[in-house]
Amino acid sequence: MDINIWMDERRKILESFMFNNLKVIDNKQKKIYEAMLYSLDAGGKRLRPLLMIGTYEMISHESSYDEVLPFATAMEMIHTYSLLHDDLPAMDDDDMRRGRPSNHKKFDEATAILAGDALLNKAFEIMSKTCMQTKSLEQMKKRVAAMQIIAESSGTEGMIGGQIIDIFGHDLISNIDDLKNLQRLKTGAIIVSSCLAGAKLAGATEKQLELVKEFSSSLGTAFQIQDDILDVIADESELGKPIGSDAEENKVTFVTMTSLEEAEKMQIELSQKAIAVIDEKGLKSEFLIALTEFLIARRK
Ligand code: GRG
Repeated sequence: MDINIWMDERRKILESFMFNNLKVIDNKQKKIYEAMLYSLDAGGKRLRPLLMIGTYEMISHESSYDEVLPFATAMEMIHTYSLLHDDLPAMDDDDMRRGRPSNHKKFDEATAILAGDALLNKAFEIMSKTCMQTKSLEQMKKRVAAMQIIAESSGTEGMIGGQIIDIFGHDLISNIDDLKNLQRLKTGAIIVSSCLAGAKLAGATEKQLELVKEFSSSLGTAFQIQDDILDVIADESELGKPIGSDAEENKVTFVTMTSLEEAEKMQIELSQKAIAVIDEKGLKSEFLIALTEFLIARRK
């Protein structure tokens, strides 16, 4: 299968839904819409929505994925808010993101903070709205469960928890397991929840949910290791942000804690482990395998 065609088709449908649900309103608060759309429309890979859609398709065997689009959109909005806040001077202080000036450089700090907050609110507005539009109690329960999975994974026991350790807790990272735990929260949690939400919406069994979790946990760590590797070896113009920032900020990463070769070895093992869950343990999905291979080989 051609994974690029698979991704492009779904990205188009996702983006059409996403930008129908967020437009500039020509009122006195117009600036906030412009700042939200500036970051959302900046050409990210849309990895998390694609994982959610791919997992939904694998389990439901549906050719329409209308059911999953509000949640996939919400996840991309949450991810975008996190990047936008991460770039602020109080956090990573990065001037470039997705190949263009970061939000606070294009606008200003106050606007960037508010745009991040507004993207998070919008995500929950879209999800709660779709929860209120269900045809049956069973469908409503699946949708509320998906929203809960997404909320938990982006909060204190997920992405925000990981971010606070990343900013203030590096003294607590003394071995590879501490680092894996930090990244499990910061990067892995919303990768796992994207897959779990897709599975839940598709009506997955407990066994299927367990396998989806196993697959996505390995993928999440492999993805973060690749991110650490790219910070050392990538081409800056292709990556869309400066390289070498981890070393500059004395960040503990999979590369600094081991070596480039060791990190590459770990990343290959983890992606093979993720693929094995799909290949051998009863989850059949050509596109999730291709997507995993694509993410590990990525250069941006
Ligand atoms: C501010 C609450 C809060 C959290 C920030 C996501 C994050 C936590 C920080 C971003 C820093 C970073 C580089 C994390 C490593 C992995 C990662 C999330 C990379 C960016 O995701 P991609 O590659 O980005 O999917 P695109 O732009 O393609 O969507």
